[in-house]
Amino acid sequence: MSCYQPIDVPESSKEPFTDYSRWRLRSSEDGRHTWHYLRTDEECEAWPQTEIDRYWLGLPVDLPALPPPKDALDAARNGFKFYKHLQDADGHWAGEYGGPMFLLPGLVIGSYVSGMTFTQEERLEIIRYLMNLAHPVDGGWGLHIEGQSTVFGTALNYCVMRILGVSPEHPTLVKARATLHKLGGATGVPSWGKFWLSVLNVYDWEGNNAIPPELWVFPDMTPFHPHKWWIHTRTVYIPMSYLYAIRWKMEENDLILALREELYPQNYYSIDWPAQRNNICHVDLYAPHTALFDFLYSVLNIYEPCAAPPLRKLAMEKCYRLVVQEDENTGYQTLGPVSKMINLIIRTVVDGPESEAYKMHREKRADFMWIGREGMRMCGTNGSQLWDIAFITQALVETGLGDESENRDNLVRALRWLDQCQIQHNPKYFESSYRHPTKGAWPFSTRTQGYTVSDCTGEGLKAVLYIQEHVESTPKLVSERRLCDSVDLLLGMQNPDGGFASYELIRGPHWLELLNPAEVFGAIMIEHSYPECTTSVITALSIFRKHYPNYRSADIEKVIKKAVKYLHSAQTPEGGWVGSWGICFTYAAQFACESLSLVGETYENSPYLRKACEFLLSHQRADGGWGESYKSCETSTWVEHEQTQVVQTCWATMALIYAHYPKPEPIERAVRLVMSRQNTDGSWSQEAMEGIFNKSVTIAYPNFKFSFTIWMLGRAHHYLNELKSRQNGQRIGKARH
Ligand code: LAN
Repeated sequence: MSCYQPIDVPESSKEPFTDYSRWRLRSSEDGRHTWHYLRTDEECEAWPQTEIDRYWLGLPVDLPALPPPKDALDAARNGFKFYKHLQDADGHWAGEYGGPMFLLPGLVIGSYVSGMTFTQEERLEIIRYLMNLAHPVDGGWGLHIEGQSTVFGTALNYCVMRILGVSPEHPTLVKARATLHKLGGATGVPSWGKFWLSVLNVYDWEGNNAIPPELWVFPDMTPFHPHKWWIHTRTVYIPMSYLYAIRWKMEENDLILALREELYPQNYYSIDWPAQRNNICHVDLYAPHTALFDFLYSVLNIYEPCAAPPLRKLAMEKCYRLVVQEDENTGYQTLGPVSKMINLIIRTVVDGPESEAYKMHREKRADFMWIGREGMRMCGTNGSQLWDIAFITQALVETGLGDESENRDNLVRALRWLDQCQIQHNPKYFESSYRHPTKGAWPFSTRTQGYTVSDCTGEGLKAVLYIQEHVESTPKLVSERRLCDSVDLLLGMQNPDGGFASYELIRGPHWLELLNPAEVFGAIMIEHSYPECTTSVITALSIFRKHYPNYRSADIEKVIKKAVKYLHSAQTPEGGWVGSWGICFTYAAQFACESLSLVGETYENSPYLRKACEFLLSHQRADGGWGESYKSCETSTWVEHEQTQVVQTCWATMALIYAHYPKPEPIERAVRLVMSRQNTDGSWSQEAMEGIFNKSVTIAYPNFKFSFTIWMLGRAHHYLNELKSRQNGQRIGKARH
């Protein structure tokens, strides 16, 4: 049976639709993750389920209860006793990376229109995931799993369910459809939704604002040239503009005809499509079009019908070349999940389903698909491998747990993984695809994905230095030359304002943000400097300098000084820093305070750190913890969460420790809160989402509840002891006087 034929699914999605004892996570090559469903008992016997599989599937892992911790360090130790069971044999920690609700639509629509199928089990568990994630009251879907229902989430995920074979009479879809219609129907879907629905042939291309590929044939130095856009934005718009230019759409079939009826409260064939270009439902709007945008698009929309064919052809050829180069540079992973699926459609249209490119795309599609307790989702990247290993290894070394003999092997294995993960060359297509150098970088996920990220390089470098330099008799797997490559790369990534951005230098002018076409995301047009990225880079440089004092030390000094100035200027008048990649002020405070402590600032001597501590303490709760909603990131002002969050409590406490906050009480209270939330097996339970991107989308970092708890508890233990001995010392001093 084709995976796109009608299918009967139960009304309740609580119990898995597949046999969870048959799922296995395969970790291969460079930390690549793929999930497999074993059909026979023989296969299951030959490949037994591990604790790692069971943990991520939400099945009991049955690890023993540990003796209750005597103190904070002991609690951290118990934490790692649990967490080490989740370490892969190759040294890294796997993890899910869900949250955004606009990725499964790309996966399923992109696959459907390209003729790429799913296994029956994948199909069932994707359906179940969406059933589980539907809003409990109105039955719609949002932009991300914690958000309210939107047209974007509801219209697109409705299509996913229908494509995968669910009947429109299924209660989940009846409810979702009612919500969609209440919101005005799919005509009000934001532009990325308009694109996907057009490709699926259930929305007219005339209802899209122009996405002209001609932007790519402007001279590179033009201020708005797309190579100056933030890399995620341009990597999505390259293939989008190609498909727009040919108005590519799937052939009509019964499902498409049915969807045209189901998605709209009005008659599909009576819709005035050009009038829908700027029709975006108010619940979806995060970044409304600006007046400049509306003006420019009215010009572009006039240009569109008279686009000169030779110029368009030239532009499309360039876009196609960039798509192919991106595919090949990344082992068909591409930079992210959205471009992944649009690139696939182009490769299907141009190269055909028999091509090598199509096969490679099919193979690598699996890297984004993750089965968890609620079903199967699409991840924000092919994992967060490097990011997770970097934090837990630093935590082990800084707390001293890494020196304990039973943890040594864990660190050596981690070092081996970090060693293979470093990117040692620039990409195959480099300047011609407008890439930033990658030689010496660590990526966010795997070497194959292959993109430099400033802070991932910083944290990767720190992790390697920590293990190689501090852990007794570890092999020096990463040579001095390779460490220097990484330093060279970092030194070249400082922006003129002193800060560091994510993947590249800021290339475009700030006014480009006024032309953000995506409506649902903020600050996506160009790179920006971020306190978090800045900190990871300069702390890495400074640790490197301690071990290799003769390598470019003057350059390092200059870069650090300038970065600290940037951090000072980025502090809000209240004393916080706005986090861009984690939620929100607690996340950024941890980084910024680490940076400032690095140059000798403390609560006692620095107005910046004093203000930061007062700011954090003003938000500490009666239970000793901190809790911030993701809405802090949307509004750039502190918004309380209903519940205290363990991970945020750790970030805030780490910030106080970095700042040398002189009173022990707030730290002791935070430690007690985090210890009180620890399970008897040493683990912590999943709480709210930890991460954010583009101001509006939450994303999961489930490994943070291990790395930052262990790190904070261990450091707090040592810090509180230090405070005590300092106070005793002072008392003795005074008594002597
Ligand atoms: C990530 C994840 C990691 C993150 C940090 C390293 C934490 C950050 O400090 C720098 C930026 C980076 C690398 C980052 C950028 C944007 C990503 C790739 C994501 C948040 C994960 C998913 C997101 C991506 C844009 C999702 C696809 C959506 C689009 C709008 C294209």
